[in-house]
Amino acid sequence: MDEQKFKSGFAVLAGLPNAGKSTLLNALAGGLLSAVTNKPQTTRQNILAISEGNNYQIVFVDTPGFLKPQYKLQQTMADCVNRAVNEEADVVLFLVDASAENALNSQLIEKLKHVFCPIFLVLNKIDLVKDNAVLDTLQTRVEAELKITKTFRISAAKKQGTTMLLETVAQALPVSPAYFPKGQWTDRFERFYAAEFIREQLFQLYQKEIPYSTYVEIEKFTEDLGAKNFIRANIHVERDSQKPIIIGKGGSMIAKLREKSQKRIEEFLGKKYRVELNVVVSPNWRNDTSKLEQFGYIQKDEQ
Ligand SMILES: Nc1nc2c(ncn2[C@@H]2O[C@H](COP(=O)(O)OP(=O)(O)OP(=O)(O)O)[C@@H](O)[C@H]2O)c(=O)[nH]1
Ligand SMILES: [Mg+2]
Repeated sequence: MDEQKFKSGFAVLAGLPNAGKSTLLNALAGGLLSAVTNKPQTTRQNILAISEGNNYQIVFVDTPGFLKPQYKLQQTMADCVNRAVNEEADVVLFLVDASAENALNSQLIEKLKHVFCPIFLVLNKIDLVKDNAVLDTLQTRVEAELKITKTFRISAAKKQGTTMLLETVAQALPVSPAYFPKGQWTDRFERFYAAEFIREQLFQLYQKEIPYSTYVEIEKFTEDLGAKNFIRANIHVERDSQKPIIIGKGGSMIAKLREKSQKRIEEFLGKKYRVELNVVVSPNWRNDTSKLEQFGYIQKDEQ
């Protein structure tokens, strides 16, 4: 198509924790880029994934699930959502878990009322919804509060309705040159994914407060050493008592974590790595501004 008609822009996925934002990002961008788990608040930072066609480049932005912040880390997560919907978005995809009992949240809706760009309502997990009336009711409730440009009913996990959504998002973007070089599919580096996937496995293996209390720091990441490639990561926890839980009896839990993380990283990066894990206590890091800065959750110029 004519170069002038090329469209490009940012499509921000926003919604409550567990709505399926990261699953949708992965489905639309065609790779398992963003950590997905069945626990709410898995995603902590905005993650970009790029989808391109002949005449468009969509930059999808996965955001942390929206929640009233209770500690500083959650405040930084809420800031990520605000920045994405208010400053970056050319279109917002408002994702709703249609199978959830409390699918809507008035604070999030209030926030979306102030968004200037078009909002698409995306009712997700329709594979779990037997009765169409549930979807109709949700749609009516949202449309009564927000100006919705178009509504989609999809299953991100089963990739049902996602192609249609992708095409409509591409059409809705402004005429603009591509934001990223052709062929680039993310703005993050391999180190980031290594940390993110270890965190994903932490969320899958450990219960209750444990995964939420962890930060994964990549201490060493070697490349191009062939069979000798290795990744050394520090798992930061908040309290002394959490360290033995991460390690498990006789080291059994951390061994499992290591094995699963290594597999996930190798599959994603397409190379062999030896993963080493170490547990470090960083007292109360989720409420410690200097730690949040050090861990990259707060940029110094944001304050
Ligand atoms: N049945 C079904 N499950 C889904 C669908 N989409 C997502 N899920 C599941 O819902 C859970 C949450 O998915 P995520 O993609 O991590 O949700 P999220 O919105 O990114 O969550 P946070 O990062 O915590 O805000 C996972 O267990 C997914 O497998 C769907 O269409 N159908
Ligand atoms: Mg997520």
